[in-house]
Amino acid sequence: MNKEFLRCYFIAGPQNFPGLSIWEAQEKIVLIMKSGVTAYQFRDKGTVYQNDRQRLELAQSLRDTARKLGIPFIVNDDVGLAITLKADGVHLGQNDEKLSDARQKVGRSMIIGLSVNNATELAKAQESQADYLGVGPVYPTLTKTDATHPIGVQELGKMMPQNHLPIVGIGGIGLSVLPELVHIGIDGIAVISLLTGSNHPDTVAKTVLDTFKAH
Ligand code: TZP
Ligand code: MG
Repeated sequence: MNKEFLRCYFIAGPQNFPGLSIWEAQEKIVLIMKSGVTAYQFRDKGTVYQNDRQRLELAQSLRDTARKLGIPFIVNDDVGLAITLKADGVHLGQNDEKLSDARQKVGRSMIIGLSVNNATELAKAQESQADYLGVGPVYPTLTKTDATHPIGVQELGKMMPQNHLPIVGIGGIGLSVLPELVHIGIDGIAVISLLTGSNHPDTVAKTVLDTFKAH
């Protein structure tokens, strides 16, 4: 897996645009996808669809956009949807489907990401078949209501020597903390509100990319 795609990893679903319809949210997501991000994760926690078809159409359309832009399209939680859409990857949390089961279903070519929330999970994940890890929340976040206690950048820095997989930090990340995150050696950041809440996502993405330079 090319870990360059982790530099500016954008996550969103309709729930991240309160007050907007699903299709208005889609337009916003597409706009941000075009702003220079390096990956997109379809994460639709709690979105109410009229029917399954509507969800599939939204996801399919966002997959097509990602493909045109040449960035990976990753599905959160739902291995079945990832397979149906021939997504580039699927992202699993600690309480989602077991990674080894998911790997059996999707084969070697699909990227699998795994969330880790603490040092124990990070150590255990080294032996898993994950292609990359999302570690967090690093900072307090209001975006994920059931987020675990923030790890803190210092603590994460102490955990890093145990890690040998491509890794992205997540949770409460704003532009002001980018230098300290680069310093501890993570490969990039995964963000929701930094991009969904910005009127200039292209400037934000450029700043993130300039900070997490290719190496
Ligand atoms: N997982 C851990 S924190 C988080 C997720 C999905 C939310 C990240 O959102 P934000 O707005 O970048 O803090
Ligand atoms: Mg999950």
